[in-house]
Amino acid sequence: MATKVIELVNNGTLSVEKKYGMTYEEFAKDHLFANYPVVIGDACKDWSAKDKFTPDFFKSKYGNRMVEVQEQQYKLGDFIDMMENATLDNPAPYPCKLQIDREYPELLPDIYPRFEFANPDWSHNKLLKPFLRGADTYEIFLGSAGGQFPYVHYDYMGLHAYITQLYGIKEFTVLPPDQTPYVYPKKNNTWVSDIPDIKNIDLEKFPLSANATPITFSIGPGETLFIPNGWWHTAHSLTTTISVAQDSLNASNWHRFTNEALTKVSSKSSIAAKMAGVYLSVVRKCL
Ligand SMILES: O=C(O)CCC(=O)C(=O)O
Ligand SMILES: [Fe+2]
Repeated sequence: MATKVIELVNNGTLSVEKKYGMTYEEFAKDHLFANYPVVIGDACKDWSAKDKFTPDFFKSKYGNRMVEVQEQQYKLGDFIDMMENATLDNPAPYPCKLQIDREYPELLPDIYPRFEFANPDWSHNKLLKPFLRGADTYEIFLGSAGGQFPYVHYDYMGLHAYITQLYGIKEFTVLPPDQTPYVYPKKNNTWVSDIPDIKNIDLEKFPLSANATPITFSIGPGETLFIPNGWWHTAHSLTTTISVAQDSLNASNWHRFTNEALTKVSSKSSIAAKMAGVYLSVVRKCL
């Protein structure tokens, strides 16, 4: 079956497509190794989460669990009520994140099988654990209308992200890695942009951003956005939303991963960084 392609958005410089029936080979060639985003229309077709993960499900099953959102504690049930009463102009705080593997492991079967497009994945390999401590690799994001991810950024430790929309509509804005100078990375947090609102940039304060060509598009239930590492991105919910985020590490982003890992270690000790470099090159041969 040929891939069915729908152009989601094209700003004259960049475009993002939605693809159905894509083979792994096409994904690997045109997206994974080309480091180019795509919306996969049918990656999660076998997940029971597709029908199950609704605001009512989380409210009835986990309403009494506590969640922390933007440093405030809420009962999940109260937070979901707040989300559902929010409006585009008066959003609930965002993001409300549930760590599936650590806090809600019984929900893992609902997001199985792991779709092929997110394989191979070495980010769960024990040998790499020392470098990926604190990496949250299976998260549920709950958002309200108007909920805005707090900053434009690229993802931690060179990992690729797959964001699967299960409920409601979420809008993403993305920029390619070669536009890094136009997004003004923070001096001490180089993976976070200093620009507070990418859709309303203060050109006096950020003059180089006049060259940026951000691209904005929305995804809906059943659709998965592949964000290759190094792509700047942020998200904005247009309705109440539920999404699942996963990461991957393999040959396509190994170089970025080792760069990030070694930069982190070398900020503490150059000898440790040399040893880590040797360790990672040995581990790579075992993967
Ligand atoms: O709000 C979203 O879906 C984006 C989340 C994201 O980019 C992240 O957690 O790194
Ligand atoms: Fe991200």
